[in-house]
Amino acid sequence: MTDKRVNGSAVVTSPQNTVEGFVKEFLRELSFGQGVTLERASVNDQYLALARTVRQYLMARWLETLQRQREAQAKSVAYLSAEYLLGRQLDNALLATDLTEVVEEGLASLGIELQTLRDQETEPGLGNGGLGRLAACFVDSLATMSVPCIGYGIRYDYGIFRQTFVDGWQVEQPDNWLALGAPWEFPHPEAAVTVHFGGRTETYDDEGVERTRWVHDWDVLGVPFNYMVPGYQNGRVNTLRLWSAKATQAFDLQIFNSGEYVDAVRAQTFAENISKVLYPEDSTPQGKELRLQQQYFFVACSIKDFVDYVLPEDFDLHRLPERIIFQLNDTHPVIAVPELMRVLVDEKKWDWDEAWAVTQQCFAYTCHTLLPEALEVWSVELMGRLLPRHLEIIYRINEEFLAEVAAKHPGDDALLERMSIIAERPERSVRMAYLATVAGSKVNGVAALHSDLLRDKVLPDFSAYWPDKFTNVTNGVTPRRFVRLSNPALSELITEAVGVGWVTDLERLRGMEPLADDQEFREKFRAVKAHNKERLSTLLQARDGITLPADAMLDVMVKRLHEYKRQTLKVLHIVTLYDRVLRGELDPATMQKRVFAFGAKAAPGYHMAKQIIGLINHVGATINDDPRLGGALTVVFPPNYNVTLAETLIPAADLSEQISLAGKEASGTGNMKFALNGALTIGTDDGANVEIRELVGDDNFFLFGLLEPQVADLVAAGYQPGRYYEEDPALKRAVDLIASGTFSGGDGSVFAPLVQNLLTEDRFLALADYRSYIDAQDRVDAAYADVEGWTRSAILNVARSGFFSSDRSMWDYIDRIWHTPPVVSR
Ligand code: B1H
Repeated sequence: MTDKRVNGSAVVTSPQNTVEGFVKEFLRELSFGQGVTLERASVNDQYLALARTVRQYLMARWLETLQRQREAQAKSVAYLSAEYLLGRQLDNALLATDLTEVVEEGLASLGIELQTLRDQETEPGLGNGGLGRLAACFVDSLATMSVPCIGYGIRYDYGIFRQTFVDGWQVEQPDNWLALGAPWEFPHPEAAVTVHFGGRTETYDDEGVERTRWVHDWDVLGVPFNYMVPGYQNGRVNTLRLWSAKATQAFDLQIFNSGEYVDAVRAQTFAENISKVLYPEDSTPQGKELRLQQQYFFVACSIKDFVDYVLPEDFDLHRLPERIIFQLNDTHPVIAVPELMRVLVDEKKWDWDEAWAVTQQCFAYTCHTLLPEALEVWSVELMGRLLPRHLEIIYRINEEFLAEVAAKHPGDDALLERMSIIAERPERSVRMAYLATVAGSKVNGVAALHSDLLRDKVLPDFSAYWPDKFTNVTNGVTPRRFVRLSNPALSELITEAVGVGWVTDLERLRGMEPLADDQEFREKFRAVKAHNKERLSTLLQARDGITLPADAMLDVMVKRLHEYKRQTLKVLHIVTLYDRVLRGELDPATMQKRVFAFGAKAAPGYHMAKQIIGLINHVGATINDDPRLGGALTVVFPPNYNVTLAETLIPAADLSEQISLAGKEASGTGNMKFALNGALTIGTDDGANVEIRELVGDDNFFLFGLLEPQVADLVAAGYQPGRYYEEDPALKRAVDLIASGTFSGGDGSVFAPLVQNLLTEDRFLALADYRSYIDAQDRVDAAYADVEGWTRSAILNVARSGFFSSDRSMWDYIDRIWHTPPVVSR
């Protein structure tokens, strides 16, 4: 359904918001939707019927929101993101509609437990990690703030792979999230749009004007699937529109007309491959042809959708910037820039200059990285083959941009080479971050430190050229999912302390500060943690057969596996504690009991990351089984860490590990979730850790490690990891334990590549930060022993982390970049 076809008189009414009203609709959905009786219904039938019932309650709000936004002719945010890591939908929809109690009671009256149906949902894992989860938090916040937003993305048939372990090594399984039905989506095949690829360009005479047209070679259909994005109890529902690729009629005709029936069907599969699978590389994109196809596919669909269907029919596109801002979530959707130019110049027949003037106002770009290898480039060869017209447009954008730079800096050829959108080496390619920077009205980083480094180190020439273009918006997380839903016990305690308003105004957590000094409140706070640990324990037992020991500090490191995040440093700490016990330096009977919990997926082709996963599991197996430790140290690594697991794991944590090498983690968002749930952070001066520490206070944060400028100096001076190994006996013993095969059945060769890499290269300076990290961990143990002091710090972490609400991030975007006010009344 396209937005403009919704008409006021057709607006539906919601079912009754009572137990009886709910039960009636639920039973109707079971029989008319699923075609089963209650007696014969499977858990999946019940779940699907429940989901469809709940969405009935959202429908009137959805249609009304869209109509209201249209009437207001409001400016919208079009969030362009290749990833949305949504997490389960049911509970969020129940919270948004305030239906949880009604549904719980109604289901109970039918002998069904709500929790059983919650657990039936497979989360849509259409993202890799922080970047995709951020997009999901942002659309949640915009809906809650009544700001018009369409999230545009890709409906991958297969999301992020399901991780399993075989003998401790990662094995990937396909994530068939659609297999049991997809009750939250609304497919609209009738509204499909066509996307072209390949071919060549030609010029032609258009009544005396020379114009260019794209003679394409093949095409696919983009079918929109709409999803509701409900605001929190505010009667608003925005839209997430994900595109699925389908073969066009041309393919079908070929099937009938050619004798090569099987080949024709294969060609159909080829087209439909475009939205088949999410690329599982987090932060290091592969220059794969299919990936560029995905990128162009979804942005071409989205621009066409907005221009042709969302805007009114007679809309004057010269006023486009009054109605839209396309926010580019990293470089993945940047091909949207030449696409909009192509639409305006080739299809609408505008002059280049007027098209460029409008285009520049319609885009803004968020950069999420600092790693040079993560900056996306596409070879000119590939781009020219797949998108010949877009390559021409990029060339022209570059030409005019460089001419402008040359006029301002005559004779500075080196500057022109540095700023060119086209790189000449190692092969001729398009630098997508540069294209985004040139085209965007604003460029932002995702944490204060990151935005500074982006300005000064990644794009220094551009920031000197356009100082006002660069800004910061520190990331945030939605308090609805990551506190209210995931931590009901803490939510109750917060509400008792500061009232209900905090869910949409997280700075109100500040009101809890004085209670950190209240003995009784601290006891309640500890009871919440203990409860959350039990909840986690029950889940891990059922999910993975993992038994968690009681009364231990829960020390958690969950994030994608990447060398810069330094899971290896965490392992060196664990091995050091093990070594201390074996040497009699620590008494297992009196030492601080700890559980080390890991969650991490490695990109399937990233061999070193997979070694590290193997190492964690092997160290865990050895330590967990060693009677000399008496259960004082336990390593748990439940497979397939995802949003759903995070929701139970994070609220139970005591200690949050945020130990990336300074200057490498753009922001982090897990760090925010932990602080908001009352874990203390041990962390480097990196990403948003910097801001967390500033807010919660030095006394309530364990800082360690080199600072970013020190890292730069050490690397410039020629970093030699071997020296740290030789000079610190504890480090040497830890590395030697791994190297000698202690954790791999006596076979030292198993982890030899990893050890070798640490001792000779260690790109992310784990050995340089080892001593500082171990000392900080010893401070953690001492602090944890002071039960009241620790609780006090934990409460202050919660009370002072309101800044990290994604609502605040959204207000910052609106204020600094988008200028899209809420649409509040008719
Ligand atoms: C982040 C990515 C990313 N930065 C390429 N970059 C991808 C890059 O599929 N790819 O090719 C996928 C993901 N993801 C993360 O973004 C940062 O590492 C985090 O520090 C940050 O918190 C998060 C959200 O801004």
